[in-house]
Amino acid sequence: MIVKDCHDEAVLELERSELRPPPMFKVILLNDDFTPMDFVVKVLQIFFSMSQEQAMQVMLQIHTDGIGICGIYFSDIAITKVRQVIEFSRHHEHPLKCVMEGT
Ligand code: TYC
Repeated sequence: MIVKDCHDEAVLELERSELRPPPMFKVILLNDDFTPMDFVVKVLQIFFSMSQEQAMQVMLQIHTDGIGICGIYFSDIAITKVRQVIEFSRHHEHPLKCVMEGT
């Protein structure tokens, strides 16, 4: 909703931000030498809803290239995914790194 008042600039900024789509964020996994491959496959299946085959492909791509995108989400969902992956990995004593980055 746009509320008109005497502060023209604030109103214009509000109108502009209402026109922009909400920002999206890539959730990214980083390779390391210690996390087992089958654990990364499980993470991709559990938290990113990938099939076994898709998760295996993405895990191998990250293993080869050093980095890979698991999905693209709105801010709150991306933050939650990163937290969940890190918590799950630390709980299982693996150093898997998960970060988010603006699109
Ligand atoms: N490089 C790991 C290994 O050889 C596997 C791995 C893949 C780890 C992807 C992290 O994000 C990762 N066991």
